Amino acid sequence: MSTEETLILVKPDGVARGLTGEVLRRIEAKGYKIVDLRMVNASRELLEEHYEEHAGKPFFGPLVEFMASGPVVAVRASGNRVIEGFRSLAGATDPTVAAPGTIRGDLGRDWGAAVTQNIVHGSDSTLSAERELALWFA
Ligand code: RTP
Ligand code: MG
Repeated sequence: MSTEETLILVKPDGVARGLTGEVLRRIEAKGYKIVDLRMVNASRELLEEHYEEHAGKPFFGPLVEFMASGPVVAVRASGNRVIEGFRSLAGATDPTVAAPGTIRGDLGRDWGAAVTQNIVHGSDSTLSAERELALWFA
């Protein structure tokens, strides 16, 4: 059995606020392994493909612009059930209601921006993880 892998992104708000180290610390403290890491100034093409499931939604344009607004740190992490486990570490999408103890709950808040700025992304299924890892670590 090969160990499960997921794609984690520290989004531009997380990088700009100097939270990359804190996110990496939490991934490692949980016991997951960082297998690969890169800083990326993502193109709109890459971001539109990454978030293709949201194409057509009202927040899609602002989301792509936000994700292109600064560098992103892409992480390939591995471990048993790391996909589900990192989603749990990240917390709910809306940082105002994300539980304390989670990355979004502890470090995020509503900034009144056009799109929810919530510090991290984590793949939500084995299929998404495979697809997204191929995009970001081509
Ligand atoms: P992610 O894909 O980034 O890990 O986040 P998620 O699964 O928790 O949330 P998802 O529904 O996939 O939405 C993707 C990202 O789009 C932004 N968003 N903004 N109404 C809004 O302003 C809104 N809804 C979604 C967030 O950055 C969210 O993480
Ligand atoms: Mg998602």
